Amino acid sequence: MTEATTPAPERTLVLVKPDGVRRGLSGEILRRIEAKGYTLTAVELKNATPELLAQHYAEHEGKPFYAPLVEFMLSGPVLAVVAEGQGVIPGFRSLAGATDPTVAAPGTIRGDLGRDWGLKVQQNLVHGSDSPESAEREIALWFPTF
Ligand code: IDP
Repeated sequence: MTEATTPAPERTLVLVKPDGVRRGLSGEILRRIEAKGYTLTAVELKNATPELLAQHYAEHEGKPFYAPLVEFMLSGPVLAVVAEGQGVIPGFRSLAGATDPTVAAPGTIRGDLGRDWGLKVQQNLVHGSDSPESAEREIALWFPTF
């Protein structure tokens, strides 16, 4: 008889961006992730570096919002989180809501708590990986020893 193998749990990288940390929303954001039933397996307050952000946001290099985005991400500490659970990658993106907080649906993190005030970079509180490949790449960047 062959033993059933348990699939590795899906995991994602969440960042509470500097606007979320500054506004004291880290606890509320973690509460929503846990209330949905996901498990937090790593949580660390970190200061990003230009090198780390160049890798994290490599796909956006050359876009008009890239330099202000990097500057914003360097403006204060970021709470880096690894969350685990069934379907957590799309699930967290659905909790986060649309990229632009001015149109994100009520009930989502960005819809309920996000502000934009016409800034050049959308200060939209959170990042969540968009695929299993991105999640593993991003977790390795933010938690190199994990
Ligand atoms: P996501 O965070 O919803 O996955 P991405 O398209 O991956 O959105 O963009 C990464 C981040 O870059 C966004 O969260 C936002 O902070 C910023 N960003 C994306 N598009 C724009 C834009 O058109 N103007 C300003 N900032 C943007």
